[in-house]
Amino acid sequence: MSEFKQLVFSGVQPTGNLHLGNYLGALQKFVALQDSHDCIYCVVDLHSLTATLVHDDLKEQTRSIAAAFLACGLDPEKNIIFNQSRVPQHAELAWVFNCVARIGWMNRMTQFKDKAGKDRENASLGLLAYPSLMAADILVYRATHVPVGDDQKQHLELTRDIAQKFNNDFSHRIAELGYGVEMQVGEEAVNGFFPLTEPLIEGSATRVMSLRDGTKKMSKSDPSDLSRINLTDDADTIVRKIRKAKTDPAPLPGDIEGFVGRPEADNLVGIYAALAGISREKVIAEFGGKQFSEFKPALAELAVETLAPINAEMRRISADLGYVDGVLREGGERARQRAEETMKKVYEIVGLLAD
Ligand code: AQP
Repeated sequence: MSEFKQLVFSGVQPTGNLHLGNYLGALQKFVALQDSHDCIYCVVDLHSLTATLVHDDLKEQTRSIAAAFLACGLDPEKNIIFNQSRVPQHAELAWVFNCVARIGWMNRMTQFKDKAGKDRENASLGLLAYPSLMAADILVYRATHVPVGDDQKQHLELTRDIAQKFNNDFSHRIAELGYGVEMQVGEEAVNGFFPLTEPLIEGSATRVMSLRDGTKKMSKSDPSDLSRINLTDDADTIVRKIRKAKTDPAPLPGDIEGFVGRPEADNLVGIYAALAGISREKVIAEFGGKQFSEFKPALAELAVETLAPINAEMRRISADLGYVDGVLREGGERARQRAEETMKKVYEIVGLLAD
């Protein structure tokens, strides 16, 4: 009996400038994984329609996320890089998953509650079904691992629930057709068509917080530009934003327990650790007991050192739209071949007359 081959998939929405949270929570990990894994990285443009249907610059935003992928060091030969709307099988599988998933599951998603706000009845059906499309993005390649920030943990759990329900509901047909793959779930060896995908949420900055409020996630849609560091910010802007970052008057604590009730200090130390590739403990060993007036310039220097080359590379790559479009087109072709294979089997399993 075969086992699922390890495959990494992740996506980023083209809904605005990428920020340090996207970089540390996702892109930095994408780059690290490309040497050890087969990876597919996607600009999930269909997702961007769920909150706002009409965008003035969706094509530009899509290209700019692709340019950021490349500028961070993703190799388009080694990885498949493309935008979601080029591969219609994502939406086809999402429809099947809409019929597998339960409305109650979707209603429990905290991202839906946050984004729909008080006027839930007026939110788009697409916003409610977002996690079903996300599950399809991943499972149309039968991906086994997904590097994401902590905010996506609940959606990954839902992806597993959808895979598990599909595997259970169609277990007889999967077995009849010989499409089952063995996998280990805890102590148990089970058989299914879709893997139970593992999230990869590791490191010191899995949830980077706003620079203005340490209890809120750093986000593209925060109205305050001072709340985030954009990958397009120049060195002076990065330094200014870190200087203005909210902190408390006490010096940095000398141990991890000292961060309790100090979300802003915790956030800045986490960012430093992730940028430097060291543990929080090591950062504390160096800066514990020191004032923010000493820590912030060191953090700003590190942030500029990391982000300035990415910024320059993004500008260089973005100037060559033909190149970016070529990468997305070619990646789309490669992705589509894999997705077609899965969908052919899914339609057979479900029993649709599609061949
Ligand atoms: N603050 C964050 N810290 C760590 N990781 C983060 N990610 C997002 N924000 C943080 C991770 O970045 C990847 C891409 O995110 P996305 O573009 O798909 O959408 P998002 O999570 O909705 O990003 P934003 O900035 O919060 O956008 P808005 O404001 O539109 O909601 C994901 O892996 C995500 O976990």
